[in-house]
Amino acid sequence: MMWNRKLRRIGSVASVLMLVVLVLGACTMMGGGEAAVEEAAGDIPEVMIEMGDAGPTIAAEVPSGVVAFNTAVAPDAGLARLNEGATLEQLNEALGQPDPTAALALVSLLGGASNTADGKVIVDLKPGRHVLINFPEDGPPTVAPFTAGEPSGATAPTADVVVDLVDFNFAIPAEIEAGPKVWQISNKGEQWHEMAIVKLSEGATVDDVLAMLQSEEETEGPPPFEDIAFWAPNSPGETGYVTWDLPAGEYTVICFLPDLAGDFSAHAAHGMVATLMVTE
Ligand SMILES: [Cu+2]
Repeated sequence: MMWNRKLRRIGSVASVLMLVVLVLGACTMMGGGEAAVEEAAGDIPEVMIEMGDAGPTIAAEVPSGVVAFNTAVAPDAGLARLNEGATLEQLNEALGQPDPTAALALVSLLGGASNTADGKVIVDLKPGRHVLINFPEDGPPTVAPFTAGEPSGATAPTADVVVDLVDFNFAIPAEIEAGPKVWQISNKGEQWHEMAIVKLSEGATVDDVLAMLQSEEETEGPPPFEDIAFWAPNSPGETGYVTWDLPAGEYTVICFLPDLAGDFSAHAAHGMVATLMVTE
């Protein structure tokens, strides 16, 4: 089922990522003067994720506060904060189970994004232990731990498109202009949510997508849509930023996640589907 596929993708992504921290402070040191310090303080530090033999790798420590993760080498990666009292061992064990949903009690999901214009995902990290989770196509999920340390002092980007994820809908503009746009995506619901931007296949409808999600069988052939961009699951209260450059056209915005507080049907079946027009 789709949500299982998504869940696997999220898990594998986090584990595989390797991050290398670009220390913005270096600019400050080279610049010397007060002006350089102020300029550096306003910049969002960028943490590079690199692909190693065993998956993505990430620096052991990154700044807390507003931080950009360059996930270009692992665009399906998901960031998460370890919850109070949860251990890395518990997380690894939960992710190793056939049904990895037990892992959800151990982490707060911070999102992640594919098909970004600049390779980056921007989040506001609380100090403490975090993980990058990766779900490889083949093999078990991997987890790359890192700690968020001293505050970056950076401010969040100014959003062009503001989206609130709620139970169960998208508060999203009906229409935006084409070109690179900074999206702010906040989970203001009680459940986890994600946001897939898809293009329905010629002749396909939202009902076809819902029928596929509700089918007990593994559906044959390609899905009735094309993946355009994806925002990985956010836990309630979490906000992230991403820049997408969507060509003009009509898109469908959809949450494939299962209703874990209800009957496990997809949020989309509860109405979490929207139409987005991107104009020239
Ligand atoms: Cu949802």
